[in-house]
Amino acid sequence: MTTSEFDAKAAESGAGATAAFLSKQAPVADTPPERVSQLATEVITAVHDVVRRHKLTYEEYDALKAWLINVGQDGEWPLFLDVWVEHVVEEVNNAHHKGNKGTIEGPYYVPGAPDLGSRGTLPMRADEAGTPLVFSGRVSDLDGNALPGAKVEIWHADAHGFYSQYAPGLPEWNLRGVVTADDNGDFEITTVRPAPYQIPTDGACGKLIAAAGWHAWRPAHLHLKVSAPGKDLLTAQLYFPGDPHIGDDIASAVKPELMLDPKPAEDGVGETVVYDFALDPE
Ligand code: MBD
Ligand code: FE
Repeated sequence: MTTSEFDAKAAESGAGATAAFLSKQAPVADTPPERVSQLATEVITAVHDVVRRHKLTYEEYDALKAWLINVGQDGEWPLFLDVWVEHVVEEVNNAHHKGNKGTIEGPYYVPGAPDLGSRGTLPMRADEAGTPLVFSGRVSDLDGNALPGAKVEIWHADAHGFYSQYAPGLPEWNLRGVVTADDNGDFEITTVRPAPYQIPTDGACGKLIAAAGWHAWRPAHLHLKVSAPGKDLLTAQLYFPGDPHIGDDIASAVKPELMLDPKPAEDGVGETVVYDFALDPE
């Protein structure tokens, strides 16, 4: 079955993402008023420029107003921001990294997934669809020294493009888990290949995509957070070669360094893939 036969409903995934974001949000950053004023003024001025350059009509202004209201009503501010803005925030914040490239977190991370030891299988249904995938790797510092005890958190959509806790009917921790690097820095995660992800088409973000003639797809991806004491947290996504949306990810989160190279498994069932992580110092 394809994702489109199972369209995620904006109201469900959006409301879930909004509630989850608000519940984990740290206290507001202590930004000085001068910086708040500068940032706000520049954003507002950028909007004025667009209005002038394109002579926005009152009809268009009212449509914009209604659409912005709808984004909030559909709970889609996390989706909107993570799809169209986060990649630039990631770019400016991680430009100094010498270790692995990262990319955006997106709206569907949940902390506290089950611990699987150094080698384990992600929680999944007995009949979980999708090509079996064994993902192994090593976590090191920038000099290649193993980082035993490093945590690799992984979460991804199922073979229909759905994330547990953001789509109805999935077990709570489906396809979410944490492995811990062993004494050699090694870990191994058994899972299934995710499907490409389609942004809900029935919410405000979907309406913008349709009105603009864009497509709503992200390439299939694994989400990861790799962490170790004294090291910068690495948030990344990994992608599969040959995916139809590698070159036009709606969320602009693909980088050449984030491509996997899966091989057929030796036992003939599914695929294996190796991908290592080098973490920058804090
Ligand atoms: C996703 O799964 C995702 O990773 C991002 C960035 C946006 C929407 C859905
Ligand atoms: Fe995702």
